[in-house]
Amino acid sequence: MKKNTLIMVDLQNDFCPGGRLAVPDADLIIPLVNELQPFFHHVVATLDWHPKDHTSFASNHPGHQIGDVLIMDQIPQILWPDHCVQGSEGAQFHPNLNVQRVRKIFKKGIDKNIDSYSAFFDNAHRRATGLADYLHEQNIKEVYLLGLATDYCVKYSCIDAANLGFDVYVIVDACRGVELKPGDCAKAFQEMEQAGAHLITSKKIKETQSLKPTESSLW
Ligand code: VGL
Ligand code: ZN
Repeated sequence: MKKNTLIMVDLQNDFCPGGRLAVPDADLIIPLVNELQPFFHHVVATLDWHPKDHTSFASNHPGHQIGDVLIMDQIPQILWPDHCVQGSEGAQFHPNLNVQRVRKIFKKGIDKNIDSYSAFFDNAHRRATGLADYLHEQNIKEVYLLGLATDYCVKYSCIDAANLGFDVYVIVDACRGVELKPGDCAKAFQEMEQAGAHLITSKKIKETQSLKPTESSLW
């Protein structure tokens, strides 16, 4: 039987309203995410997990502002507000997220010198997070993505997953984006599709017999 995995991307306080890098309506997807989890054999989650001197924080670049783009180590880096600082409240999962089914957590952005939007690699593709190896070990070929933010971490995770050869599905109504510029989310979904991912809705998952929760998928 084909095993699938749900990858829940960065469902953390700092990306929700009231957080440091709040994504509009991000908290509204949490009940849906909880409802979807039992439809998958495996559930894993990512955490954006930065040291407080992280290079993506505008506060670490005097004279620069949030939203500025600097070239660092040959790659462009958008400057963000301080967010998801390791161990802080903002870096915790949203309190209503059900984490009982989460088998493994992958932390990213832990190296102070480089950002990591993707759940698989840092932005320069130098270091892997271990997620691809984990999925291969579990013999998983099919991955479903949801979470935050559509136009950054979901997008780059999706493109990497497709390029790594996984069958990738993005649950569009269970994602929310930053939308720094209007249209960024729509563009991100297009790019994901162009990379070979399938865009689906949560309704489709709930209707698809082969994804129905089964005894064997529960633990
Ligand atoms: C993210 C910006 C900075 C994300 C993380 O989770 O999409 N975006 N760090
Ligand atoms: Zn970040």
